[in-house]
Amino acid sequence: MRKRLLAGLALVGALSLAMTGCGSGSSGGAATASGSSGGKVITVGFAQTGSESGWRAANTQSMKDAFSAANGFKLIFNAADNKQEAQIAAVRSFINQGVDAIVIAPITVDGWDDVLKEAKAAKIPVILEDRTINVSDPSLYAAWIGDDFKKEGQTAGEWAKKTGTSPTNMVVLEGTTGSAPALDRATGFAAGAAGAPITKLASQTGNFTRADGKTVMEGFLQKYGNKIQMLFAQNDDMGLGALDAISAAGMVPGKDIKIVTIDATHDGLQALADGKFNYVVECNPLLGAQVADLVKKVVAGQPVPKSQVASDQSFTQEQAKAALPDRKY
Ligand code: GYE
Repeated sequence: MRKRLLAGLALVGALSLAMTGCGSGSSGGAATASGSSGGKVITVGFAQTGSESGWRAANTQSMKDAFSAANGFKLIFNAADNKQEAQIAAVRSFINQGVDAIVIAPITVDGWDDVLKEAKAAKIPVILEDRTINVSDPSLYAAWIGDDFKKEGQTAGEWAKKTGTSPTNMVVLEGTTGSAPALDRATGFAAGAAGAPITKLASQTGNFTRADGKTVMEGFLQKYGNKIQMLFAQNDDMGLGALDAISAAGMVPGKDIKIVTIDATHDGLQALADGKFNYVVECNPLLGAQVADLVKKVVAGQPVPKSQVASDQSFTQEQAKAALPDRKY
């Protein structure tokens, strides 16, 4: 699916002037050029989490590219600095502005019922991208598209199990507390690593950022020093921040401490190719064209699948070297 998705993006670029609303299938769709509600521009409010990571930067760019004027959209973009209240306030403001559709990348899984009910009362459809939510009534949103975070965690856990065959002490840098990827990657990792002689010394949030990844890793190193043999960072950025802390503590990342991360951004794959990371699981951020396709269909009253999952791969150090020259984000 990733290949098809990239092909879809290329299509948008190549044909953005010429296309006239021939929506492609829901599983790899390029956004179509003119607004499909009778040529009317579709106004979309997009409530993004913030700008915490390289993954997020790529996701934001993909959304902005797909929700362009040339594709028939007016995009109202908000980034909430990873604060749930700010994101809910942004959604309320989209409702007040009477947008045609709202897209949310929900920061946390809980707390959405009230504002989604307000959107429903205002007859504004809501599409979720990236993260999932817990909601009392699934009809409060039209559709979700994103990655399988549990599977990503499981793939990382399976690698850990293969690597940690003798007793191994691990620390974990968790993503944003209460977010779907932090919760699901933890569950998936535990399942993948089940039965391995791996002891979790500590697990703490680094908020998906490099800065917090570094600070939290410094704390782990102060407390456990060279007892630490493995790091599971729930995204590349926290792992990259941790590299500085590990080197400053006189240890060699990738050797003294084996590191597995999730996302496979360009910087993450570079660290892998350089031997500083040991394994990286992909999480595809290029969802914009598919989200735009969904929004057009929902606004036009057409049926859409309730959920769609992008497919991800994973990388060893050798595979990272081969993939880097073509890596788009
Ligand atoms: O892994 C992380 C980002 O929700 C999948 O959020 C996304 C995660 C991604 O900040 O880097």
